[in-house]
Parts: sequence; C-alpha cells; structure tokens
Amino acid sequence: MATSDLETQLTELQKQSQQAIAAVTSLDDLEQLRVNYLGKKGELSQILKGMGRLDASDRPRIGAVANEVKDLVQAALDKKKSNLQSAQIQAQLESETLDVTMPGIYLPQGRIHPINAMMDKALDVFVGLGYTVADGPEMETDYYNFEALNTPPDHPARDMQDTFYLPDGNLLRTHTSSVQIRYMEENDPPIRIIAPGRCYRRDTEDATHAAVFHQIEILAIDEGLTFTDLKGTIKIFLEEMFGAVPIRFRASYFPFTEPSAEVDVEWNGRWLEVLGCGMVDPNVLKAVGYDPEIYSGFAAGFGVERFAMVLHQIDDIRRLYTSDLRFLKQF
Ligand code: 2U9
Repeated sequence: MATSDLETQLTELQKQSQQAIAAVTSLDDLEQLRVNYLGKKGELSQILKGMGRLDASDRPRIGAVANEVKDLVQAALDKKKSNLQSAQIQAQLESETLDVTMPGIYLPQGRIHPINAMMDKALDVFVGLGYTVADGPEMETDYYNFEALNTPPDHPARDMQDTFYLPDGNLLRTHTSSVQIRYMEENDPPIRIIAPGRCYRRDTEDATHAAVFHQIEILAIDEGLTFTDLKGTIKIFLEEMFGAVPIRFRASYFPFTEPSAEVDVEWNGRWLEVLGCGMVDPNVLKAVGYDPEIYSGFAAGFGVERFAMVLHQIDDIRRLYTSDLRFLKQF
C-alpha cells in the first residue's frame, strides 16, 4: 500500500472530523463522534490497520502523522466538549434564574372562628384552675337532660326550654349539664369539670336566638364548697375574659341549682347578663348517688355566642353563622 493513500485517508479523516465536530450540538452526539473516529473500532483504527502493509521505513513517518491526527481530533473533541458543557450550564442557569422582584403569590391566611376562639380561651382559664374537659353525646335521653337535673316531667322549666324531641323519644340536648350527670355517675368526688359543646333549642331564630348554639358549663363537687367559692371562681373567670370590669350577682332560679344567680358585667356603660350559676341542688347530687350531707358543689353555664357578642359588640347572633368573610376577617 502506498504511503500517500494512508496519508490522504488520515488527512481526510482529520478534515471530516473537524467539520463533524463543529456541527455537533449535543454532548451525546459528540461522544458518538469520538467513538466513530477514535474508538477501538473507529475510523482511525481502521486506517492504521493498513500500517502493517507499509514499508518499515515509512512506518515512523505515517505513525507520526497518525498520532498528530489523533491528537488534533482529540483536541477538537475536548474543546467542543468543554464548549457544550459551558453552554449547558449557562442554559440551566438562565432557566433557573429567580427573579426576586416578581410579585409573590397571595395565600389567604385562615383564622380561628370567634366562637372557637372564645371556647379556647374559656377552656384555657378553667384548665388553668385545675378543671378537666368532659364530653358527651348531643342526642340525649330525657333522664340525662331533665330528670336527673331535678326537672321532672311536669316541671314548669320544661315549658321554658322548648326542646327538639326525636321520634324515638330521645332529644337533642338543651344544655351540656347532661355531660356532667354522666361524668358524676362514673366518678367519685372531688370533681372539677368543664363541659363545652353544641346545644339545641326550639327557638325562633332572631338577632339574639339560635336553634343551635354552644354552651360551656363548669361543675365542682367537693366537701365544704360554698357560694363564696363559686363567686371567687366566677370573678377570676370573668376577669380573664373581659378584664377588670365590674360584675354583679342577681338572685335567679334554675331547677338544678339552689340558690341560683345570674351574673352581669358592666360593658360599654351597660350591665349585660353573661352567665347563670348556683350551688348544685341536693336532689341532683342524690340522683348520681352522692351524699348531699357530705358533698356540696357549684355549677355555672354560659352561652359561647352570647360571650362573643358581648365581648366584640356583635349585634346579631346570625353573623356568627353566615360565613361572611368580611365579618370573620375582623377577628
Ligand atoms: C349539674 C348541676 C348544675 C349549670 C348551670 C346555668 C346556671 C345557666 C345558661 C346560661 C346561658 C344556659 O347557655 S345558656 O342558655 N345556664 O344559667 N347553668 S347553673 O348547672 C348545673 C350543671 C350540671 C350536674
């Protein structure tokens, strides 16, 4: 084989490879070119197979040319590889650029409903005073809602509390006192419990009445508890809720407490009724098997909506239930 043939092939390979390398646009294609030209079975290897047929005197020169071509192709591949890599990094940097001057995405912040906020606060105060939270069913029997609470079937208080009766004779609880009866049946004194929850009354809805409302009741039973303990507890509680406002106790009547009182706070220049309370009637203690000669206790109950309305000067209870964000956003 003539040396010039090999030389031509080598020069041709170099020329072609330069063009191919210049034209390539991806690292994968570039690698493919490297394999095609310089790989074990690549074009350069194929050409060099012809070396064996050369005169021994020509081999060093052609060998030198082959090495030179190989170095040139390798150098072109390396240079192109580094160019493509830089371009790739540049493109990635550009596509991932963070424009810190772009306006943010507005995520509206949720907030706690005023009724829940009120409940949380009241629970916090009583838990701080050592009370335990008690829970019970919203569908109740006549016994737990009325009878055990010293409210027998013919008691006039049942007319006052118009109740949702269910076809099976059960009812929707009108207060959470039923929870306390259940708790006392299961536990011995001393007890201090707080029963928050949803209650139901067959009221015509208006600005101050809702058929579904929330109540919180507290109950403390121990040896030697007096009306003074009740007053002190209520005073601390109302101070925590309303601040240091004047409060007054007015004599009242509930079937389950004796004596009973209603409590007003002076708020924006007016006396507003916020809760009812009293010493637990001995008949209630007897109903759960506590000896009223040994134990006495006090209880209090308040409507959560009423508290929220007084505290925030809300004029209509229905605002608390109509999910109007313009209203709710104020709290
Ligand atoms: C037991 C014994 C006695 C709970 C009490 C009141 C007075 C009271 C009303 C306030 C507004 C209900 O939500 S409201 O309509 N409640 O005035 N509740 S004493 O007395 C009890 C509770 C449980 C075993």
